[in-house]
Amino acid sequence: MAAHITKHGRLTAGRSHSTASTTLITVAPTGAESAKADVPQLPTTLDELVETAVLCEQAGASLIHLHIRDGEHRPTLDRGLLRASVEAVRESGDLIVQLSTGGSVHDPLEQRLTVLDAEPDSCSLTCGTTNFGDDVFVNPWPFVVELYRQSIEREIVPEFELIDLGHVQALRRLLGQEGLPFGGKVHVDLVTGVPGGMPGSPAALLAAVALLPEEVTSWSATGIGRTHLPILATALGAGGHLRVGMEDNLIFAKGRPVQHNEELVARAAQIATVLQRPPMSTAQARELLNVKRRHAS
Ligand code: KMH
Ligand code: ZN
Repeated sequence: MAAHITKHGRLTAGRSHSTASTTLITVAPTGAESAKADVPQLPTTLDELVETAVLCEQAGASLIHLHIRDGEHRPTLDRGLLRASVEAVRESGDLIVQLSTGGSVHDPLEQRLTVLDAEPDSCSLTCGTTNFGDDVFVNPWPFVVELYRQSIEREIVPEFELIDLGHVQALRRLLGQEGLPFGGKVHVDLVTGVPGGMPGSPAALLAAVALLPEEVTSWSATGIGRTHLPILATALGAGGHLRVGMEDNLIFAKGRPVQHNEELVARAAQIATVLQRPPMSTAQARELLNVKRRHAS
């Protein structure tokens, strides 16, 4: 559900879509921030990624957001590894395969554009620069526009990552200037609780949702670290979808580290089901996002 604030200050439901009766669960299993040495259960090898994809799909996920690691478990944007990972995960089941174009904070912009060469179903597209802990996650406007244009040309559905309230406005500008994405659906992921971005609080999430452009057809939310459960609950209550995974959160409960991404997906699916918003199938997710059907070559 998108909502809008009128010039009279009233909150109104968006015209473009209604509250979903099922939940899209995205799993972000790895990320680029945690070291394998610190978190041995982090899936970093191709075999681990495939096993994660299979178990998370069974647990209720329908989309996987992938970051790839090299033989030393370090983040990489190596073309061959990206393509091999997309194909291996695609062959293992029916998850929508989304590649991160954010990479790590150290990846050069030009190399981040080459991620699209691996022909994922979807790609992340962060709508602005933000402080990222002690680092800076760089997304200058010309890069955002170029990545968006290339995603359209290559028929890859972008997921707009909004880490700060200013990114919501940048998305409005992008859609106004460049038009709709490939497939015509506008799916947003509100990433809350990044140190430097909007806080992982229900109030911040709802403020961002209220400001989403009319073109938005679906949104999900994630909360970094300990914010993940309050954000999950708020997103479900407000009609949004979910992203969970070890990219965003390594603690399952107080004193209990996450042992496998599947646990996070299964818990999200359970809560969503209790709230009468059970996980959607991969077929429903493909329809929601209107991704192009691609087959592993
Ligand atoms: N690793 C962060 C610097 C994305 O995947 O597009 C960026 C990130 C966002 O994770
Ligand atoms: Zn990511």
